Amino acid sequence: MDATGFRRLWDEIAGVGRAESGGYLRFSWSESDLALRGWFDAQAAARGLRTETDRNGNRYAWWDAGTGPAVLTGSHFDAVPHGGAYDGPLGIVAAFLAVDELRAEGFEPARPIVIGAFTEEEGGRFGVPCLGTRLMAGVVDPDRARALTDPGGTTLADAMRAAGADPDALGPDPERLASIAAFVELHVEQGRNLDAPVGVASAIWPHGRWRMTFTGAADHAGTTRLPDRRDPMLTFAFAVLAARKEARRAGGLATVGRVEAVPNATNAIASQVTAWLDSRAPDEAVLAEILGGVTAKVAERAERDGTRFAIAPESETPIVEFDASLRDRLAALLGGVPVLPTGAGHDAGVLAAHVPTAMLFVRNPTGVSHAPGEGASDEDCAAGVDALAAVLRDLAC
Ligand code: HGY
Ligand code: MN
Ligand code: MN
Ligand code: MN
Repeated sequence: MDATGFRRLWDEIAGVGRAESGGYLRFSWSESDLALRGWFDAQAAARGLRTETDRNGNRYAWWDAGTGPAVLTGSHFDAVPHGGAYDGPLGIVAAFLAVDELRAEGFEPARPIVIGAFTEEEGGRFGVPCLGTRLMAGVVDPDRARALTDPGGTTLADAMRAAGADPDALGPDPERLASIAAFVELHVEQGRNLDAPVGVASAIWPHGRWRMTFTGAADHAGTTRLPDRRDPMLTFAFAVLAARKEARRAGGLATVGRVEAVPNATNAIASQVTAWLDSRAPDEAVLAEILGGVTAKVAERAERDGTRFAIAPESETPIVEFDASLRDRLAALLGGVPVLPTGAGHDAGVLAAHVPTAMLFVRNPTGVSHAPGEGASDEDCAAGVDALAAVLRDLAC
């Protein structure tokens, strides 16, 4: 694969959902998502690949060859709000180009190869990450999923219906999982940890998201004396600092985001603030220590502030150690490329519990991700396509 060949296909979607910020607004079931699904279908049709959508809204393009369970590759189109261009789409564009490479050399797979575009991987609209693969794996309750709302109050069910999809079909898909022999996800590396064009993932750190609710008493900003206040914004502010402190102390990561305040006025003390805690750590003990520390410290502070604090898990992902034999086989096949863990969650992290799964990383020279600065050179992306083609050839022969 040469860099210009990669850039030509890449540029076909580079403008879809791009905001003034240079980041992307690609929420699942939104206009940009439907445009990307349309592009996916056109790419599949141009290659004579059979397309289908599963009961959870994940889209597939099948190279129907050989017999038996398929080799699945692919990733996601959705982005965090104003996220980077590569996180997700790179794995889908590379998959189509890898199929082109295999066909150009006359490769005949002994088993089907299928490209997947998984829905709501970021949880950027409905809050629960890897929703499409979690529903497939039966680890998210379909009723809970249907009722998830986006910041504007639209439920997943309504968003799917508006896009012509059927939310009542959501649910576990064991047959589909049984139809996959192996899954390989190619993804841009999201830290500063890969100093070669391509790497292989060893593990995904344990991580999770918790919804925090701070409840106080709404009142007038101009007439309520300080001692009389029960201001949830104060406890929330303390929680942000506590999360950082507990993460540093325990040796992990913590981030607070997706903040909403009611009534969110300038001259009224809030009645309630909700926010999400995202925490990641090299092992479960450190993650538990961060969560325990934040919960205890913020509850204590709420007492002092006269507010109420609640924290509830929205999604928790235990450590994912990728299939060691597959990991080593791919690293050797690719000439001994670096093998490294990541703190980022992926659909591969969900499916790894059900099918032999591996991840390939493409170098990100900026080390920035989930932001407009996310980058990868065309040369490294082309090297990623070659690596993915080699892996698909190896797994599907
Ligand atoms: O949040 C994550 O780590 C992933 O990018 N969804
Ligand atoms: Mn991401
Ligand atoms: Mn991703
Ligand atoms: Mn007034």
